[in-house]
Amino acid sequence: MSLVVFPFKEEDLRVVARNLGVAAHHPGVREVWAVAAAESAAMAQVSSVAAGITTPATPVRVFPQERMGTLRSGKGDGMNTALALAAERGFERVHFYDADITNFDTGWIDGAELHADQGFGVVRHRFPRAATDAMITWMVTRPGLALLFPGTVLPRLGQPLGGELLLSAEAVRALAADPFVTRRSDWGIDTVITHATTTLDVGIYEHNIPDGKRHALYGSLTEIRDMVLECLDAVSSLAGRQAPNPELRFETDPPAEVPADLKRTVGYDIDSTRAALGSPPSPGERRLLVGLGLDPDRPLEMSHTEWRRILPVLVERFDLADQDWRDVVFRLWVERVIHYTLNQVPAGYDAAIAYLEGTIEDFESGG
Ligand code: GDX
Ligand code: MG
Repeated sequence: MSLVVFPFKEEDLRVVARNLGVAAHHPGVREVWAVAAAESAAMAQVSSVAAGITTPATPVRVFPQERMGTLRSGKGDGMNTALALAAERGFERVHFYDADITNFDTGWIDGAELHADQGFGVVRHRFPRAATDAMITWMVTRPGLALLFPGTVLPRLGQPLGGELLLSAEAVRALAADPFVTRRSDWGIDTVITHATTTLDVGIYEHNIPDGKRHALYGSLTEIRDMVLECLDAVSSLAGRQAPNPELRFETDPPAEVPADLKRTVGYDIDSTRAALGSPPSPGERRLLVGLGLDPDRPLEMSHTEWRRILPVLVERFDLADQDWRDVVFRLWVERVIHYTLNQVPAGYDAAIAYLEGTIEDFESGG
């Protein structure tokens, strides 16, 4: 008996309605939950949409997230609310999906269930992404995991930030009982869940969605400012924590052809991002830049070589609560993304992705 959970904040109501309906009509799904952000104005609308889904056997419940953690109350509180309730209710399997996926269909649920049937306690959906999408994954999370856990499964996972996954009852219970996970109320939740599940004794399968995850894309990178900072903090917080289980059973779908339109998709708008960054570094940022061996009076050229040198220092020293650190990390990450966009993306999709994979190996090699 499976439960499907959609954490949501403000999303296109038609997309959310469709997704709730797809899950509710799946024969293997016993309940569907939509867990609203604390301040979500959409809750009443989503509730009325859910009331219109006519599946007598499958309740669709819409309810607000609880305050579970100690950081900014965000998606983490939503997921942790669902994990705690699901552990209590004893569902055999729990699926999580972002509410804004426009190509969500039964194939996602079936793919996850298939590998759970084969004995994997965690099934993670993985999907091809545009060359300039996933810039937190490529520039922060995978490199951070490569630095902290080289040679393990963690840097190998395609979507360590992915919000689309299936968890067995055993994994749900372990996560709901882990204070390191329950305190992570913000965007860092995906990182800590990814790490925690690799330390368990349940296998992990990566299921490929060849068409990619189609969802709301960003304009300026400033829209994901909190996300990059909280994801860096989450990866930093893993330093010194338990390494993945060396006996872990890990399998992944083979790579598939990437859809042509995805190869052409632009993940963010470079001009509005530059404009938003506009102001010169503040005195506090300048001090931190100097401490990082950078000249605050010269343009920041965030090549891979520079990032390879700087990211380990950020992983070690970043202070999420300090405004100067927040400003400087956001600036450096934006410069890193722009540098890659201008220097590697023009070579074409396949070359850009191969380059990014190479950067992860370099972070992992300790060189
Ligand atoms: N309950 C709840 N509370 N849901 C939230 C909140 C919140 O405070 N904030 C966002 N959501 C929902 C949102 O409505 C959507 O369904 C899902 O969480 C993900 O948010 P979205 O804005 O679509 O995030 P995005 O940029 O697509 O990020 C996803 O991929 C990132 C990545 O891989 O780069 C998401 O799974 C992130 O956790 C992940 O870091
Ligand atoms: Mg999204």
